Amino acid sequence: MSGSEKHRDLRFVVIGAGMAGILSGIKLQEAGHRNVTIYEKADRIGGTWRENTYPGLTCDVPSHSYTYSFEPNPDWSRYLPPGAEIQDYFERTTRKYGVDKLIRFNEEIVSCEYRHGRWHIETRNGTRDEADVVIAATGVLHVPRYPDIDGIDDFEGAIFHTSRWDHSVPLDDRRIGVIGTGSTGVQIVSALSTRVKKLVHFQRTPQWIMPVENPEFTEEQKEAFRNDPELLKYMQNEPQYLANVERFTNAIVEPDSPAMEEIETIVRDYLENSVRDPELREKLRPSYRAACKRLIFSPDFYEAVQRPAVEVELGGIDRIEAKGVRMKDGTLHELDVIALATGFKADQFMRPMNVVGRHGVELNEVWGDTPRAYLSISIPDFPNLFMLNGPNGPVGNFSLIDIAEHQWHYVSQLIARLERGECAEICATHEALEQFDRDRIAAAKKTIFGSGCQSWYLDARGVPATWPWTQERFYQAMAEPDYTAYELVTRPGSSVESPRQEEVL
Ligand code: N01
Repeated sequence: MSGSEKHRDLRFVVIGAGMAGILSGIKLQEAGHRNVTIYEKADRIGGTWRENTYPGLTCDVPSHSYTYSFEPNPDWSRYLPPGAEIQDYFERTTRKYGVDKLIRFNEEIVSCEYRHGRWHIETRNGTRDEADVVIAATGVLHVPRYPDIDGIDDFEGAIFHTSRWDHSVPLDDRRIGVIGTGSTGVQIVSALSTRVKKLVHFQRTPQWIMPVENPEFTEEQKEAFRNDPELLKYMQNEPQYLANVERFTNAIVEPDSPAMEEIETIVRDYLENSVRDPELREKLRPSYRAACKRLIFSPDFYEAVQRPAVEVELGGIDRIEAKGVRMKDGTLHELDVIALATGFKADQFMRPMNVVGRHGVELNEVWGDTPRAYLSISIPDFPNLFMLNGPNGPVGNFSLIDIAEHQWHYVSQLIARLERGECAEICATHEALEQFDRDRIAAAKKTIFGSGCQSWYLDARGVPATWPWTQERFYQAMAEPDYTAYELVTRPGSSVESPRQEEVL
């Protein structure tokens, strides 16, 4: 928008300096907004990639696809990026785009209330601020889920959640227990299997594993990426990878499609051909369909669990004792360290922050244990608050950076209407959310995620909470807002009439 078209100088507060918050800072500055503050609860940027530092941490999306579209990186060391390199990438990008100057660190927002047409913000330290627009970029998986296992406080060794890894605890030649078989547990077991004296992998539910290679990029390749922007662009949008993502996301929506059958064949063959001991093979064979839980991509997990130091334990855990983990059959696994790879509370989003919308409506009450948002972005009665990677958005085996960029494209159009003075408040209508939710739930039940397994994709009612349609449909939805789904409120002094005008004061 050119300066002459602008009507209002908006004040923005962005919550969180992770991938989506940094993106917001970059894009807001790019659009000419100067009045922007990003509040970050920690002392560093990075979100997920700051909090997770466990051994073996890797993103299962190819490195070159796991970048902002406008900021390719020629220096990735491998096909799949190690967590520390991703953190480094975000730190570099934050500095390069001057976003670091917008961030207030160690400021956790505890309250965000909409009063008299503005958001009133308060941090744990007592800092107060106001904003016309709030961007909630708080991430999806940021609240650890601790298991409800008796005796957990009795353990005499070191015990911690994987997103709170205690690097002061030695691991080499020790006896380690890993509880959980999600992407995190699998990566840790793979990384530690050669270093430990003994490793017990407590698998309440085995997982299907999708094979993937993870070669290093040679110095010659990296040099070529540095010198050839076209090649780097090609790597970011590598056609084979994009085709795979499209095929995979279509298969999720159509569980009986040939594409899903192909996925099932690959993971079944991988198990058959990789695990030699028939007893272990049967232990590792899931009883639900592939991709029902988030599919795990691993180059070396089956190799790791066949190492002599590794034991796969499928029995139920009875309790944790001073010396280790006691199984229901009475076996005691004596351990020095227990890593809780038990996942995250996936229904939190902005919470535990107290978010209060128009007329004193409390987000916690509105959401309960089934958070929802129109197109994952806007909530009725919470005007001028837009979410990136909010509830009901696409999550899966693809880049959430790409998802956030499309969401930003959409949100920026809502912001532009506020900026042009076409309305003072904008949020989805109740009708639009209800319709979206009805359609979403009907579609979600038919996806592979709803085919009969437990996973963090399911809400408290057991319905997949994720985007249940194709990636293509998501891109189309994000291209341009349908303003009939929005309530646009003007106030006296607003300069342009909106199509659906309503006075509220
Ligand atoms: O967590 P999870 P995660 N006793 O929820 C088990 C992303 N991620 O941290 O299946 C025993 O997947 C639970 O068992 P069950 C990615 O989106 C990405 O591994 O419920 N076990 C399950 O095995 C991923 O999906 C990367 O029976 C208990 C495990 O804990 C998401 O993070 C890498 C238990 C939890 O698995 C979460 O992954 C890592 C109990 N009481 C993570 N409670 C990338 O590569 C729970 N479990 C991008």
